[in-house]
Amino acid sequence: MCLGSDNIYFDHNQLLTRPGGYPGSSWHSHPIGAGRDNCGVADLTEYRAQPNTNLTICYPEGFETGKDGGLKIVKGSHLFRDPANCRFTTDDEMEQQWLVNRVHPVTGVPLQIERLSLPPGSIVCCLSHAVHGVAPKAAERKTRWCTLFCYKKQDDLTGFVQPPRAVPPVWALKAKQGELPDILQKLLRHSFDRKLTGGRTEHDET
Ligand SMILES: O=C(O)CCC(=O)C(=O)O
Ligand SMILES: [Fe+2]
Repeated sequence: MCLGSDNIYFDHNQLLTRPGGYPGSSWHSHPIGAGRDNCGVADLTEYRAQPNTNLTICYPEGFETGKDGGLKIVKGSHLFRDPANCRFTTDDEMEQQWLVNRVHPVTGVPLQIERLSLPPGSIVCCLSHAVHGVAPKAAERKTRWCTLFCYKKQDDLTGFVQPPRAVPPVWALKAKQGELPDILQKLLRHSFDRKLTGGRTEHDET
């Protein structure tokens, strides 16, 4: 639903365990490659046709605001596709630099930091150009658990999908040889189908 496409492709899965004493993660967003990073704001029809990457971030035990290792995020920031310029260490720097005079391109609402507080069993879905960071986790608090599932869609104009970041080679081989269930073969097709990747063989972010 977030990618607006039935043709989605696996990119990577990652555990994001934040134990007591974790210092927090600075502000950032994630490049997607395919020439779609740091390329400015597009109108919505164009944006939807562009390639994109979605992060589904699962927090089985949730977290609170404050020093609990919680996610901080700026709603609407994905539309700026600006991973090169949104990197800051502190919330103050973010507020005094990237956020200054920046409004949501569709609603016109000024962009602002949201410090989430989520109950157990929550997931966050955001596009990978969404600007986010993680609050520190106080030393005495219990580990914050998390796993991330990252999927992407093709560029609707070219039909190309970038090769994945982290599909184990044995899975790519099995997918190529038709030894996996159909759904997995479909999700992993860009790990072996060079027509689909426009000839690319490796994940890269250009
Ligand atoms: O730990 C989190 O909640 C998010 C982590 C994150 O931003 C990342 O892995 O890129
Ligand atoms: Fe991140």
